[in-house]
Amino acid sequence: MIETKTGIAGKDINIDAAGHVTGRSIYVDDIPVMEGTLFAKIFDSPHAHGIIKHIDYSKAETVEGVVSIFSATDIPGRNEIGGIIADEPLFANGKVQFQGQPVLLIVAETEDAAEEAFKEIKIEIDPLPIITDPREAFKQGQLLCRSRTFNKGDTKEAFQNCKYVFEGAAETGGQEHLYLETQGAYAYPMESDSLKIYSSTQGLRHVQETVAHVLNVGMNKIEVDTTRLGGGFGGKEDQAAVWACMAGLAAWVLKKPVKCIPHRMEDMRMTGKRNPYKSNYKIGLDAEYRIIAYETTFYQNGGASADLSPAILERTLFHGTNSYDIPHVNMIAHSCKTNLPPNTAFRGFGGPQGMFVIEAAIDHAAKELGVDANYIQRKNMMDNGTEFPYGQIVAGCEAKPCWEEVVKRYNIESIKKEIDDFNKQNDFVKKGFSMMPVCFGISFTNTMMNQARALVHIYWDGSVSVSTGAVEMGQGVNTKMLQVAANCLGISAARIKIETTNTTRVANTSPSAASSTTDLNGKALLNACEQILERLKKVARNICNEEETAAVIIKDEIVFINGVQKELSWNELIKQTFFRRINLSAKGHYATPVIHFDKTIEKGHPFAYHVYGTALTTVTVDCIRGIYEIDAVHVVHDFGTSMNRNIDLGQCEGGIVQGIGWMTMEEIVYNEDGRLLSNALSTYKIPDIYSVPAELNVHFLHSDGPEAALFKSKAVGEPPLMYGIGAFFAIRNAVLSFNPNAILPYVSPITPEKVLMALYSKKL
Ligand code: MTE
Ligand code: LUZ
Ligand code: MOS
Repeated sequence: MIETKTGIAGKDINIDAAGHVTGRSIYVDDIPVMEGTLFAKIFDSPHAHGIIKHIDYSKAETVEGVVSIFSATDIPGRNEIGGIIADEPLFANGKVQFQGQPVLLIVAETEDAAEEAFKEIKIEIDPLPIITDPREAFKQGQLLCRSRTFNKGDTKEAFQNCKYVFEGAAETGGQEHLYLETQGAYAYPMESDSLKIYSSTQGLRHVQETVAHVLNVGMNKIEVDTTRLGGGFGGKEDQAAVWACMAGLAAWVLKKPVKCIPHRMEDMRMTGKRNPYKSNYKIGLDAEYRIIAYETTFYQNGGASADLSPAILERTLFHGTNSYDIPHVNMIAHSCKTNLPPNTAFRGFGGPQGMFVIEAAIDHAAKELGVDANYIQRKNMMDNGTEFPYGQIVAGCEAKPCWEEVVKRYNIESIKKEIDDFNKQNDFVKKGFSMMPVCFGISFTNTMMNQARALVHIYWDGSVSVSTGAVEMGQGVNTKMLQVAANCLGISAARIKIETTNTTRVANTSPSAASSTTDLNGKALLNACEQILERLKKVARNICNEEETAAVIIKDEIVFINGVQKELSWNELIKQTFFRRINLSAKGHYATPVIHFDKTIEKGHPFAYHVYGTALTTVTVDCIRGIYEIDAVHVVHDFGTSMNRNIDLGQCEGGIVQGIGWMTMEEIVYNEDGRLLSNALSTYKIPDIYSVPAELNVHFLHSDGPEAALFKSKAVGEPPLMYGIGAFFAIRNAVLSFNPNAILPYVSPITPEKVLMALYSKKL
């Protein structure tokens, strides 16, 4: 159990761990199936773009066990699931826009029957031209939303005063979320024409609202409940709605419980991934290697509809200059419409895509100038007072302290020398290294979303029930909520139950995302606990005949008044409060103060604070086979005052490995027909235990931490992923020390195949 006696640091464990390793944790597919439950399977488009000429499912309907087949015309409300822009039909209506787009829903008594029926459906499609490349989409004017420009200073003029100017292009690939638990929902009809839906979602409100308008009912008719996710990583921020709508629609019409859970390969081909980007950059430096001007154009591959891409596009711009102080910046971002599944949120949310480009630009300049990239990186590092291109002034900056601590702690000079010596002595094995600073903004960039609520009940036996809008997806938010309640109320964690996330108990939630779940919901929970605590203190004073002003503290379930321990236990205090007919429940609310952003001028103060850190990555490349290993990732990360070191360390380590996977081995491949070729775990390689760096050190930079962070413990969910970008540059450097003329563009992932080709390539 969580030890709270020593304060919030306590014993740093995750309360979910035991359930996970013993198989007792409950995911959607573990919910005991009710009698009469039907199974829903999506029939999805086999073509990426075209007009539906004819669909014949008459034979499918006759398959034994098939109950019904639904299409767009069976929707009582709107055939629309777009989260930001209403541009995404639930069922294709007359036209298909990507392979994997839902066309029909087969509902059957068994999964096997649904599977059989699937094979009997015939669809005829008149093909239309297929676009998979964002630059091509841009050329044809295919945009998902308004393009955005962040500007600071005057780059046109500034470039004229630069001694050195370099231009180039960079690309980052997509990334499959590969949550262990696939998408899924289980819906069943309730009294008063309503539905209860168990959904594997990060965004309960979005699921609730979308099902409601698909069914043409009020949100109050749809109750969404989420126990936990077997991972989300952004993939269930918006896209969980598809499965909930399917199960919900069938349950609503048929008045039967309906489960809709895709198999892994269905999930992989139907859902969107991290947005791939193609970008141009231009960077200008003065004689001292100060970066004076920086321009980029980002072409985001959005897929067939907007989904979260407009918000992701924006975050790319927010993080386009990473940790650097650049006086003249102009960044343009286009969200390009292609015939791929709508791409979506993925840990970092466009930030990593933006950071990769500035790192490529700096590396490009460094190679041309014959200096170490880390010299230019350090020279241009931001500090307090720096103005971001979006107008926010840097405060509480830990960029330089993190960098310096890496240099000192891991002895960068000796690492460089070892690598040099090694490379001199070895002809066919080469080592490389890189430094990767990260500065990541904490808050939803949409200011409105930065709010949360919590509901606390103290039952009259002294036990406590906590509900918040936070979804546990492996990031440890339940444990942190438990820590908040236990510490605020001064009681043992054993008395507290963290309830499922449920739209009836906590309404209008923002998705669990943007690394802000813990801050927002934790602060709302603190607010609820404090309200009850104030009432309890009043009662304690009354019971003990103390003055109104007497200081009451509850610690380890014992009441102290003016520092004196009283004969008043927690249980007794709760009973006495109830006997006095005082409310033992409270609803807490929190809205992040200060933040604002004006999209018309693209300036403001969008982030509550920033998280900083630096990673040093070393790799070894086998120059005969093109394979490589990540030898070490040494990180100094700014946690503020960590409230749970093991969880925070786990987030760091997991994020780093996921980032390395994105940069090195995870390769999403669509062919020109828009068909996903990397559609299974045999053709899509994610990092496993053998891909984890041999050495992975995370040093906790102990800064004070901002007030906006829960207990001054900084948000940690997404920022560490971006350390993985360092692996790309370290591998590239190793290849260049084997072959200085290698052709190795700034295109990720840098797979072993690409490395092998590059090792024996030659620039003309
Ligand atoms: N960690 C695990 N184990 N599983 C996940 O799905 N999602 C990441 C990160 N860490 C994720 C995770 C993403 S994308 C986000 S935004 C944050 O957790 C969300 O949680 P937080 O806001 O509490 O940090
Ligand atoms: N989702 C979102 C996010 O809607 N807005 C954000 O700013 C964000 N940032 C990171 C991850 N998800
Ligand atoms: Mo995370 S991409 O904000 O779900």
